[in-house]
Amino acid sequence: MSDSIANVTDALASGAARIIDLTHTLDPDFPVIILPPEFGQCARFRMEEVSAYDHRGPAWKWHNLTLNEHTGTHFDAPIHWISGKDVPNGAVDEIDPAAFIGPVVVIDCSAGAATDDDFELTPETIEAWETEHGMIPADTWVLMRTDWSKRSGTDYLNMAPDGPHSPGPTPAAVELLLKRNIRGFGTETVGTDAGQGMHYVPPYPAHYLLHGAGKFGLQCLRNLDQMPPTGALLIAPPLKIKGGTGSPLRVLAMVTR
Ligand code: 23J
Ligand code: MN
Repeated sequence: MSDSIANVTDALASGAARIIDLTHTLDPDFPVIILPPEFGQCARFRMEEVSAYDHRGPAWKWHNLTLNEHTGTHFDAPIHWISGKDVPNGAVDEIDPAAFIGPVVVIDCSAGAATDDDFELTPETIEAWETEHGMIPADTWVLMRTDWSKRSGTDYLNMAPDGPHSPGPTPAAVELLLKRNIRGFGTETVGTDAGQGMHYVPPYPAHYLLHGAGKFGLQCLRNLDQMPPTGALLIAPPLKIKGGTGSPLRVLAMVTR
């Protein structure tokens, strides 16, 4: 008998498979991206108590939330970027939900990112990974591990007078990922692009090239140091916001053992 769904259920029940949480807690203190001052800014996550088993609601507690779509661990839809504005079904509520569950590989850049705040993921890094693990399969999530999620406070954005400094892919690296026809690209930093990504041609190549090609992004991931390089399943469904350009979400990985 081969019922593949039952196999997954059994693997989880027996402990043969387990779930890794790749999500940061939504917290008003978690940093959000800071853009140059001439641009509109990302609102932080905010929670307002409506009642807490008191005169405002004697038997219930609940909150009103305020947040930007790109707050905390979040998903980027193609329409987030001008290059993807006409991508069919490019908003979070329109994307085929089959895209929210799928294979994932992890490229470990933690050694390079430990010594270089502006570490670049290059085609050479990707090709070296492929020599070891095989070619990145089509329609796969590719995550860039930097261990940047272990930073906190001002070290996370790492702002300098000339803007933020954090690792990210070069335009040529993004082009190679598109040649592999990946599903999307995720990072542990506040953006899919490097902090200094505005200086590339095109500026912010991960956003520009990936979204223009109808691919997705994930940012502010964590626990990538617990992930195997290949063989995991990613579960990442964004909120169904009408016309939404992205959304905070719970990102889970299913791994063997
Ligand atoms: C808006 C403008 C520039 C960037 C971003 C948002 C993000 O990184 C994001 O959260 O998508 S670089
Ligand atoms: Mn985003």
